[in-house]
Amino acid sequence: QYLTKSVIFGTMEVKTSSNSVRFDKQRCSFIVLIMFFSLPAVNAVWPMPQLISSSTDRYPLSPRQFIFQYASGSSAKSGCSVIDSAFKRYFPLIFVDYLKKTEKHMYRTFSMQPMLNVYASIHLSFPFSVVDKLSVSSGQASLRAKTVWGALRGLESFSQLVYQDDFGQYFVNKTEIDDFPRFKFRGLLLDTSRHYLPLPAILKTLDAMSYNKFNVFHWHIVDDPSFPYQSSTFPGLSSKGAFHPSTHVYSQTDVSRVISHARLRGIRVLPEFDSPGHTQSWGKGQPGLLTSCYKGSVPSGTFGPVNPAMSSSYQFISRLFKEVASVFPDPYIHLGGDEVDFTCWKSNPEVRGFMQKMGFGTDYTKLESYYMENIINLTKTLNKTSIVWQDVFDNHEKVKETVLHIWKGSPAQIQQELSDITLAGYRVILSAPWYINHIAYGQDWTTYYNVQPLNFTGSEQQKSLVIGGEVCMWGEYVDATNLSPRLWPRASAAAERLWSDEKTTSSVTDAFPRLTDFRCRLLRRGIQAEPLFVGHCRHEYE
Ligand code: CP6
Repeated sequence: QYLTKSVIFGTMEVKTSSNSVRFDKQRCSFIVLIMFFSLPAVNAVWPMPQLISSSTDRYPLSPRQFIFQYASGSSAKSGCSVIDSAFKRYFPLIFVDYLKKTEKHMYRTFSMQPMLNVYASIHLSFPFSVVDKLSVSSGQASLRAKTVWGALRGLESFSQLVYQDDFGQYFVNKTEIDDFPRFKFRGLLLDTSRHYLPLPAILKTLDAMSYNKFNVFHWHIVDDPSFPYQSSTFPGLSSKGAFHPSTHVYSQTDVSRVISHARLRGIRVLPEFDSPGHTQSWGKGQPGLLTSCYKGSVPSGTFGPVNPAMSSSYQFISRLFKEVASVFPDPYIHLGGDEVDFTCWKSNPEVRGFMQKMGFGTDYTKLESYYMENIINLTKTLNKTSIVWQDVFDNHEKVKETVLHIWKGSPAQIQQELSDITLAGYRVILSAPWYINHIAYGQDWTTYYNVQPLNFTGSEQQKSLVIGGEVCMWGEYVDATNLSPRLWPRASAAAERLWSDEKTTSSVTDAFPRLTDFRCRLLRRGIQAEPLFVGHCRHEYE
């Protein structure tokens, strides 16, 4: 039975749904201290765990006595940076207003304090996926994970189980969670070329990603408009190609801060250096790299994609990627390969001559293939695996051992593409349904939520090649002013689709109140998330 409280001029009225009792002023004063009317926080974890059972038994938690500790027998021990720092972060995330409001609370907790024991074995150096178990019972909560990354996901779930009653007292219900992600690649793309995103905006996005259990930050770091990556091998690329040579660049220090911030939150950083198209900004600091476009028999002064006919282009890419491979520890590099416009290549006599020499005739997709094959091989020699946009597959190129990234098409075309790519034996990442930069009036999160990534014709083997999905936030209309509210909580809808079981967790109606709650939690954690619909958050009037 739900109880609501209201204090009316010193007289406390306690209402239940069926009766109403009035206390006089004197008796009321001590009653206040022992009555807790809280909203039951059942199944409040977003994204929904694979298995969660919770009871209405609840345990009070006191921030003063709560401790995290490594379990005896845990292979991860004090000194493990990923877990040590997670303990530090999660304390204030669990006890949201402990530091701000301690004095306001007049109550004292009166029962045994739960402690969170963390069991974590195996320590890997990169964030991959996991199975974990979280159980909360009287006096203690324990978390078992196969990897430290799993322990991070479990800590996140635990932090979401804790709630406060109307008096600010913290509680956690008796709960058992068995959890693992449905897909092992749960990405989010930020585009730092169309607009420069200051470091704090990126770091904050990483924080919000970890609350949503995303595990890959796809950094579309450079593109046509600007080249903000400060290369140590080719400093001219950013000094000439960035919007500003010193304020609108990512120094090597900035990049390592992003990587370590992400790593501590179980997030990989996947760099993209998109070529041969989308490279206008590269040309400024690297003369001779881009194809010179011709008007008739004379250069027009404009430039097209990277010149695939020059061996110097491959030498340059080789040196750049050698640096990229050592700066970014992720085993994958995204090579782009999308939207290559052949007009400029067609206009250039050198390129045409090369086409003839290579026997490509007038089929410029063969030239594109030749370029991509070269840089894919080059990437392989750096011991990295390539990811490329779907265009590279669509143009019938040999792209062995790469991962294809689907970004376009109607729902029917996307299904076809998934069938074709997986039938050819390639692994695939799905982005087409999750272009979060597109906005529309109304609740468009439901379309992101209703995506069925495995709904295509194909064998089980084919379906296993869908390694996950990625939300894209292209930057044409986005900078630090609107990034966060455009991302959250709309990207959270995709996060649940990528983490949770599709059979048990597919109803938009069930998701709505949970996502509404989760959005309030994001706000409390300092993430500017937009509202789903009419309403308010409970913390607004605290
Ligand atoms: N930039 C790059 C983009 C896009 C792509 N690549 C893009 C194209 C169409 C839409 C959204 C984004 N802005 N480098 C395609 C992968 Cl609708």
